[in-house]
Amino acid sequence: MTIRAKLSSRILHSGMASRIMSAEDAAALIGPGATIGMSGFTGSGYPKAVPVALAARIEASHAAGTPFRVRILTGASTGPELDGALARADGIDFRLPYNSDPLLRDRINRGEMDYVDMHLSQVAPMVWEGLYGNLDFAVVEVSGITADGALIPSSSVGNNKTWIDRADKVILEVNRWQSEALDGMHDIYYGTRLPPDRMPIPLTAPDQRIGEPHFRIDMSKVVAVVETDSPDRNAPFSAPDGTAKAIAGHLIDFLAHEVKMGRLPRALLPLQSGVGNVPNAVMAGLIDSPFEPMTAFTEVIQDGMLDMIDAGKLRMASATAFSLSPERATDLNARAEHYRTKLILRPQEISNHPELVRRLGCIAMNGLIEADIYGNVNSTHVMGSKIQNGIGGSGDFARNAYMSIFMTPSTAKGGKISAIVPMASHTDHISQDVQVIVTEQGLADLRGLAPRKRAEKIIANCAHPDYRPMLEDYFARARRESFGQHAPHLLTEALSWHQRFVETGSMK
Ligand code: 0RQ
Repeated sequence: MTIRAKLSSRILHSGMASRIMSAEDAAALIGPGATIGMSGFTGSGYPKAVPVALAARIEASHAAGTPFRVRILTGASTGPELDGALARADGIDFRLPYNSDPLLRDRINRGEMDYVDMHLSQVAPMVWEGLYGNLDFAVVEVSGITADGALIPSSSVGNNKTWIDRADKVILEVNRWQSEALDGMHDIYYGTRLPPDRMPIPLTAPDQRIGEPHFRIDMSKVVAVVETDSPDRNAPFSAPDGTAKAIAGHLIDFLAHEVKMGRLPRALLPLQSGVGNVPNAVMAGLIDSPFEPMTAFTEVIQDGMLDMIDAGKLRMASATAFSLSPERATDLNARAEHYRTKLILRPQEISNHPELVRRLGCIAMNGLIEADIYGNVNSTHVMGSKIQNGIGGSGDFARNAYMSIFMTPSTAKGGKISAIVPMASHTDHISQDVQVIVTEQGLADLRGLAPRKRAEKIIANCAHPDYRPMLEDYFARARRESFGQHAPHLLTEALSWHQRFVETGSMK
């Protein structure tokens, strides 16, 4: 077979022909203890064949009584073929920086492996610092390899630039399922440095391009090329329910008020939106809002943002990944040409960069597990100890945003848990980083308020009526009995709601 015949239309570099192999052969190159940087961000652009083959190898090794685990670094959450398969095989010893896979979550919460839950913007610089050891492999999904040896990114960029630059050996998955029209949507910036050589990042508007459309790569590091044709893990969104619609309604009324007061322009400021059904409902609500033309400088592009673009409300969106429903993913692939000029995917080190979030003045909108009466927010740990997903990009945005908003239903688990508690059982976002809290009950604008005023407002506006009297009672007694009266607490009682839930299954 000639070289040309062996190469597909997605693999144009002639030097790659001899490196095309099966996922099993590629996985056989990886040994126990390897540190692997894998692509993938919120279910998009992750490798789909090599991790499954690696998991099979690990299972066989375990069956033969030989230990085999690896260390996995990614962009954010991936899919069942990566985190799920490797978790099932008990193949992960160490994982960072974000996970939403249920099997992996269980292993983490059983204490069977190490997990570092960290700010997503900090992964790449910390890897460059060498804090996570030598990167033995990069396993990266791309949508193509150009004739002159550059890589066309796929549906997420994440930390791929860093993995490709830092790894000793690179395994590429070339996924034909990804639209060829993605080519040109990406902006890979090569100007980041470690201190003392850091320079300002020259981005002053969300639609600005400061990098290159492709990843550079030293082709001599590529040890395997695996061809795939597999969809991203695209989770469907549920239609916004009454709770999500009420949260979106309160938030949009508030933004309108801010425009009226002259604190926000009519086109708002670049939006950042977390993942999940509530943020998606907010995007749906913004379609009917008076604000336009909006922009987004965010981490993930969900269905709602594409709907906003189609409705002419959103001029463009900058992010590091897509996180779409199956229908929207198919639609994007079919109409990528249409979206190409309106969407930019960047490395997560840039999409989430504190310098840029602060400069652009983002409006950050994220979910939470619980907030306490002073507005300290727990985004990650159920009952203070069981991790749900991770802080993700919420900290990158919340601390540096022009306006930092957190939103949540006021209760969880059918009303057994209050999302507003006396004291947060774990804190990801300190009260200084939390300016607005919204539940379906109402919105608390906490800007400019001292702790006791914040407590009154959060309890009155955000707590569920089933829990409001309990919070009022706690706060009233703390006002009388607390050791200090700046942020009054009853130390023996502050976490008793959580203890009650652990013991009885309800905070009531
Ligand atoms: O559990 O799946 O078992 O039903 O948490 O909760 O209400 O569906 O809300 O999907 O928006 O997630 C904070 C987890 C909210 C998310 C969090 C349980 C609840 C349910 C999910 P089930 P909902 P959401 C950019 C920004 C951190 C990362 C981030 C998150 C499950 O927003 O991971 O913001 N944020 N990234 O039942 C016990 C409580 C609970 C609770 C919710 N108080 N106690 N369980 N749940 N509140 C994106 C990235 O960074 C990639």
